[in-house]
Amino acid sequence: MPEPTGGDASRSVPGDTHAERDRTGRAGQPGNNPAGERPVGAEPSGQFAVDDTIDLASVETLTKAQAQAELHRLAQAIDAADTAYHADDAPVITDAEYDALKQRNAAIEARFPELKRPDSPSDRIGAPPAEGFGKIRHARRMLSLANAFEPEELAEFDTRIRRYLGLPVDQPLRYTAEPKIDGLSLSLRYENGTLAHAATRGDGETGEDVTANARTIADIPQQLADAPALLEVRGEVYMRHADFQALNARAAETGARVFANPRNAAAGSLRQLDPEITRSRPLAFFAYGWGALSDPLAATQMQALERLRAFGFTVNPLTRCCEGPDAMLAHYRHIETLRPDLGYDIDGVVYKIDDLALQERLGFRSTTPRWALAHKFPAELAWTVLEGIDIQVGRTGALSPVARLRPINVGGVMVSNATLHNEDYIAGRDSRGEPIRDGRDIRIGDRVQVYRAGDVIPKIADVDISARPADAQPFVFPETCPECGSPALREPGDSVRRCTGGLICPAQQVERLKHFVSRGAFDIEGLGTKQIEAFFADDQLPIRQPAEIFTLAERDAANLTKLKNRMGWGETSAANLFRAIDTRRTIPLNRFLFALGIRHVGENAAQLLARHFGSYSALHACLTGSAEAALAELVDINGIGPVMAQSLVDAFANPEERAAIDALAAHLSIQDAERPQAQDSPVAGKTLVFTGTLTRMTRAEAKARAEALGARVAGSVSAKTDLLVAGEGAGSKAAKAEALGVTVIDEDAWLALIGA
Ligand code: D41
Repeated sequence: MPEPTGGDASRSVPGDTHAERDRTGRAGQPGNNPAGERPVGAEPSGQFAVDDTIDLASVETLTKAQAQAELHRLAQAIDAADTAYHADDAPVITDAEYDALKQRNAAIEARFPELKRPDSPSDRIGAPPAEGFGKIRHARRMLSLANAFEPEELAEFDTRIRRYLGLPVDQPLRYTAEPKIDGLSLSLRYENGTLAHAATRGDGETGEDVTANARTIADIPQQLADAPALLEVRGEVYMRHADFQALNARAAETGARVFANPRNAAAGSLRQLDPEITRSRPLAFFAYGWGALSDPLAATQMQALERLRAFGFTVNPLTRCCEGPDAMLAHYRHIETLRPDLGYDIDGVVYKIDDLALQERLGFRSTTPRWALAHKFPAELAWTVLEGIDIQVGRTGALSPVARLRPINVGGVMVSNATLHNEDYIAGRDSRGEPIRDGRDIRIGDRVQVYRAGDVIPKIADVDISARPADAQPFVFPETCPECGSPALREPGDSVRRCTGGLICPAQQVERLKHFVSRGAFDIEGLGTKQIEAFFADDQLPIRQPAEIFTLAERDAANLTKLKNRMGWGETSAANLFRAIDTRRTIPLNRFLFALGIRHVGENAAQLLARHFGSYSALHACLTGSAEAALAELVDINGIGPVMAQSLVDAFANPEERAAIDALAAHLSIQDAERPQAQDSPVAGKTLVFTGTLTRMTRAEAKARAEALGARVAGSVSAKTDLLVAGEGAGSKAAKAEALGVTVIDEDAWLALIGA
């Protein structure tokens, strides 16, 4: 199970490149208002300001008294602008002017932290939720792509597929290879040849309705001739370099927002509430696939793309058919050489099995198809100075060292923070104690090499000890939690030192809350990272555990100190927040489980658990019953390993955790998980065991098929087994099944049963 092993590996480092992405980013968080471009309540734009036009130098010459007076003036001006913008819907200043005010305020506060006002505009939270877009459920889920970085991974990919399908090594296997466009995915639904709607990928199940905007994109046909009655076309929206530069040049002239890169520009342009703005932005579209279909398009990926081209879509002209890993790698190298001159951003090459019947057999594993792979280009590198090392405490207590860097441009993005992984990494050892970087340790003051690959947090790759300052000392990793003072321990075999404070550690508490409201979890509009921090620190109306989010409105009503007029909240924004919270009182089981932030339980695992148990009550009953039985049931789920199983059992066995979970659940209506195709399948809800050798599909494929049809596949026969499928040479399991009176069928009967 490829869950993050570092515990908090998925957490972003403040000020990392994600901050940049967030400037155009997602709905539901302040600063991502798709309507107005102004990110009210967003992070002070600080080191990532691309549209930084104000003269910060003059701040350096202010006296303290002048600074105090100016902070007062700025607070009033920003306040007035907010009111005009939100309450009166009649902005009095431009977005650029507004940003300049906020930046000047932040700059003065940075120089005179002691003068920061209690009502500082920097802390202002509660931008009213964007009216936003309607939601569209994709008729077929939009999957994501598994990633590879090394050439060896191509051969592994090929081997994995052959093993799954039971194909011998000498049998030819064809793949398509195409550039991976660095844009954003879009799904276009055509009904009887007419564009009916367009949706962003969203979480893969549900996206945002951007139909009106998609209609303004020249590469997207409104009508298709001779298309299937139902056709969902999928592809990538992007912006060409030349168009991006022209857009930014125009924006700079008019004082509008300047985008950091073409991808952000494409995202910001597509997510416009006013389609006329989208029309003025030169977006392009490459079709790469399809979703729901009333009739098959073709027998191969290549032919299907040909048909999409015939319908009028643009398919990337560098798409090729390749036989085997060597040919795939050769095409990758070819695309790599063309990359600088393509005129648009790509971040790798995508390989797909060409034969659509094989794609179908291979299916997918939680969110990624087994038949596709994204081979990413290597990371961008740059050298800079390590100015400090901070220790952050994550939601599972992991102490993560964060490098504070002299800001440096790495492949077009300013980076001032990077992860240093863990104490061994700093000391120049890997998790087994073997030297890395030839044993060179990393010290504050060193020249270090930063690398950044795609969306991931920048990392420190190397250190130049020839440039080491004479007084640089080895870094001493703390053995107590810097946040709560509890001992921070390393368990044998764990590369990470963890705070043992659990829920008494404020850092763990607040990180868990941030995770709780994050995108794949409760995703509460108007309640993002900043707001969580403010509420966590608030003594009048605190949120210290998830259940308290759902009592906020009640407490506000009962309290003399209301949210309104405090912490930057107004009447409307407070009401909007309470409404946004209310809409989340009903939550799908998988999101609920993911939101709990139990170690090792990521989005995929939460989905697997939800599908397996179906309801919260079934899951709760399992996890609060006998630990032994719970562990056995959990590890029987395909994709759930013993470590994750133990972590789940531990979480529910811990009295404080259990109390927090139960308190939360009491406020919610947790929706049962859908079990796709389960109703009309003969094996839905049944427990199956496979034994012996199957001749027409591998055990892995049989298991995946059975699970897709709503069955549970167990490893051993017990009284709970409904059906045993016995292949050739079935032995003791078949005998045991017969003894228990379990139905036993052979491979032919199995294939007939599932209609294969
Ligand atoms: O060019 C791309 N960015 C691209 C993305 C592509 N050429 N092919 C893709 N194929 C898929 C599958 C195999 C799942 C249909 C994709 C993506 N997915 C994708 N992009 C973002 C999420 C998924």
